[in-house]
Amino acid sequence: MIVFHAEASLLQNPPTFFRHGRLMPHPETAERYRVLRAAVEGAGHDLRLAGDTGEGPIRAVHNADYVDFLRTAWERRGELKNIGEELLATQFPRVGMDARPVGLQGQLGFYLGDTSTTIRQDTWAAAYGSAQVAVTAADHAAVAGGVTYALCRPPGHHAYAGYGSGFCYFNNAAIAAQRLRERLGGPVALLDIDVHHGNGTQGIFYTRADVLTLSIHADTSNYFPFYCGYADETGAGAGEGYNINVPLPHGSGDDVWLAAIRDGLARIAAFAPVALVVSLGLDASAEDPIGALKVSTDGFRQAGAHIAAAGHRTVLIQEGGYLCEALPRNLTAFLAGMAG
Ligand code: SP5
Ligand code: ZN
Repeated sequence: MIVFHAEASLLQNPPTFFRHGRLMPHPETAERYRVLRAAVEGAGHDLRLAGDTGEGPIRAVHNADYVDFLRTAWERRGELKNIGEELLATQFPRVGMDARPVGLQGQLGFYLGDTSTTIRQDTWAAAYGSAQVAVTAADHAAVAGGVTYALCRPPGHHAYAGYGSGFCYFNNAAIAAQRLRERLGGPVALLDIDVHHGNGTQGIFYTRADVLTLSIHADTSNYFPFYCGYADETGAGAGEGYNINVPLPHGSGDDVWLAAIRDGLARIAAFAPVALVVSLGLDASAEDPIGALKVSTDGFRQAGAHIAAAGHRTVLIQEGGYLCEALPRNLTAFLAGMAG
């Protein structure tokens, strides 16, 4: 399988995040990229560096003011006193607080949704490079068809049009889906199997009928992202009926997860898309350090086989999945399942 990746994924390596009165190890590290890349290299896949298509494909999904903020935020750090290694929001707007402040501290809360998603020296370079991996994979798939894997890092599915969150800055899967939509002219489906609800992707396409979004995830009533991910979120306006959420009980294993994937693929088949984007989180693993489901390595292989059997032109976008012994073999098992 052709695998696109970018060395920029080695940048933006947050050592810690602040939680419960202490600094905790940050799960979303550059080492994830090294481990996933070594896994696909070891399995004999065809690795290629991503190209650079500029900001156009990013701006097709994200608001211009957010893109500009992300590019310039670190350079603006002199606006604040006593800056250390990262810029962290202290206030977040609630519903009904819509004004965009001028100063950097207020804008950090305006453009970043939580305290585990910060701005560091190389945040822009890493996020931009990760998005380029998604665009390059979409462009390849638009011409060649088949299955293409985009080894994106940092991940993307918690990023909305106007702000980042959940370790995500640019929504790589949404960028790929929009690119395929433009290049192929037909409807595109997006299947999200990361253990977390794909809230940013849902938000980006919520009022659109031309991109079907379907997320299978651990129940969010006591799990990130908490405030959405429920089954009654079905889209709005022209997009009514084109967003599907499948929350699963915590602790669910292969049987429940694979049944949800099979049902989701049937819904997607009925939509008859010209391409499928898969938000491929590997954090549904039983071994994942921040996961809530119990998917086995063979479960990932079967998921890949089911998705391949659906026969769509497919772009796989790497999302979450954190360092544990099973991480590299879950990726290679999924890709082996896709290859049949
Ligand atoms: C892309 C993706 O998978 N984003 C996940 C964002 C989850 N944010 C919440 C992190 C909470 C981490 N808690 C650490 C507990 C360690 N036992
Ligand atoms: Zn996740």
